Amino acid sequence: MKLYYSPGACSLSPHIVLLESGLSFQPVLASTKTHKLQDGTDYYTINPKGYVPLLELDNGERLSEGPAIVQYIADQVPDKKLAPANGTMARYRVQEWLNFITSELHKGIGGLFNPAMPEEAKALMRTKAADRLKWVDSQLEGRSYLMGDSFSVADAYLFTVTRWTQHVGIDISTLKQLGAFQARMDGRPAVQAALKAEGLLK
Ligand SMILES: N[C@@H](CCC(=O)N[C@@H](CS)C(=O)NCC(=O)O)C(=O)O
Repeated sequence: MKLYYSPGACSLSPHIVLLESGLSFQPVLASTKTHKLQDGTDYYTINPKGYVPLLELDNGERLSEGPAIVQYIADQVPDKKLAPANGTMARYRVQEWLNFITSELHKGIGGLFNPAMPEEAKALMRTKAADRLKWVDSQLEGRSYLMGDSFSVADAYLFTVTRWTQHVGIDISTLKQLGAFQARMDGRPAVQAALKAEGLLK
């Protein structure tokens, strides 16, 4: 498989999940600015949507959308328990988290990287995102991960978008559970390996 990614972008989430899965894959750098691969290939010819992540399967089929990609990976290695079995209530809970992260956090926090966004809109976005993260913080009370004691694909996504807060002026220093969650995630070997592979370790 090939994972098209850009360093530190939302593609870090499936990058972590692939490393957690133990499946073999090739990371392929796709610039979110130039929309070109390192060899000059126009990324739109690979993903017409122009964004990362994109997972190319061994049969050439391509899957986009982070929440779908991470569940696909999890379902290839059920023994690793990266997501609960399909059809169970627990699986719907993971999907509830993935949808929350993608629609309520990812797009809001990610939008703050856009230099064209007016400052007034950014201020509103920051307040909204901080409120949402405060709620996430409350949900992590007494839990190591979003689903309880064990890691799931939703954690990789939450970790990825929460990392962005430091770059876009959202202060999460008072959110103790979320801070502990980030530190816990940071301690996972697959997370360290993904950060290293993307050149994000200081
Ligand atoms: N709905 C997509 C959104 C992906 C997305 O927003 N990717 C960003 C990086 S975090 C990107 O590649 N932006 C560049 C672009 O849209 O051209 C998903 O959830 O996978």
